[in-house]
Amino acid sequence: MGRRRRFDLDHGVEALCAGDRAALGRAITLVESRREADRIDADALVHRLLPYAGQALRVGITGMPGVGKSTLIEALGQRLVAAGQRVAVLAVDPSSARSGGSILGDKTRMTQLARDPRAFIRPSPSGGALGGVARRTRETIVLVEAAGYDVVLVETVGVGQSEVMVANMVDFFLVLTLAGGGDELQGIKRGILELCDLLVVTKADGDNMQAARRARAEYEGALALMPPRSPGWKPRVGICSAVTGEGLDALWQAVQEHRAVLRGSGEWERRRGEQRVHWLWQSIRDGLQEALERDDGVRRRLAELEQAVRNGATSPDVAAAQVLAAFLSRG
Ligand SMILES: Nc1nc2c(ncn2[C@@H]2O[C@H](COP(=O)(O)OP(=O)(O)OP(=O)(O)O)[C@@H](O)[C@H]2O)c(=O)[nH]1
Ligand SMILES: [Mg+2]
Repeated sequence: MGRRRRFDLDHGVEALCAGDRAALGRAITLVESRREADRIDADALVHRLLPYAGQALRVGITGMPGVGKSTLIEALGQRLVAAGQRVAVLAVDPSSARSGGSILGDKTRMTQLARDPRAFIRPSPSGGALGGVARRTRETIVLVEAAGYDVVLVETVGVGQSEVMVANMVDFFLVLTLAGGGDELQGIKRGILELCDLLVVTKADGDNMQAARRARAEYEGALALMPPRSPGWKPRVGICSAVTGEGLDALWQAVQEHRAVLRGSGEWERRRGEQRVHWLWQSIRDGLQEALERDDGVRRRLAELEQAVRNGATSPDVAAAQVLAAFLSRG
């Protein structure tokens, strides 16, 4: 690796706020870095940019692999930029280090949007722990907002915990699903349905149209039975086709109505405040864990305690108490 030049904070902030794409790219690379010196610079950068962030509409988009997330973002993104909006697309895929497929996939599937100067597409950084991915994504949202993007679309693949994480950092959570045969609720976890503001049945075109309409009716019935996440907003169900454009206007209409309702009631700001507090606690937990893992005394104790727990000589709780005591009493 060798030595790398430190990030030029003043210049970085100025260029990024002026809308310089290269500066934005460098800033994102900085927050994605796991080097400790970069971490310090990244914290300073985000701190400096925070006053310029927060104005964008943040939309999370999830669904099973192949449901049509990237294709929808390509179609929707083009409509938004045509309407004068600047659109940033971020991908969150904690599994991409293993599969290696999604990064390339997203680039090839958003070719039109990727070429548009009013759009900015950032593929998922490769892998890492979910906590690290969450942090990088939150910070990247701050960066693209400071760079003047009006809409931030966060695509995440609908497997594992990444959806809940994304739902926690966006204003609107869109869940995509396919029309299947029979039991439509299969394939979507109840916990995800409870988080969604809008559920959309994709690929409603050609032979699939009737099935999509039927699926919509079934989902409407199912969602009506769920406790609403927000007092002012009942989750809706729609159909769409990224190929024909069917349903795309209605989809965006719902996003805007949702914003108007939540802003009117004060829930918008309240939610964002809650999300910031969530971020604070996440950061505290991450920091504590890092400090714990780095601590020499803890490491020494852990080597023997892990062995004792593994062979059943000590209970995990007793061992944990000893590790914490060693950590908290260090001089
Ligand atoms: N007929 C039809 N096909 C679609 C539509 N949207 C996407 N597809 C096709 O479905 C496949 C998967 O689409 P993607 O947009 O890559 O799906 P994705 O959800 O982003 O997939 P991952 O990123 O791998 O999780 C592609 O072959 C698309 O061409 C649609 O509206 N209609
Ligand atoms: Mg995709």
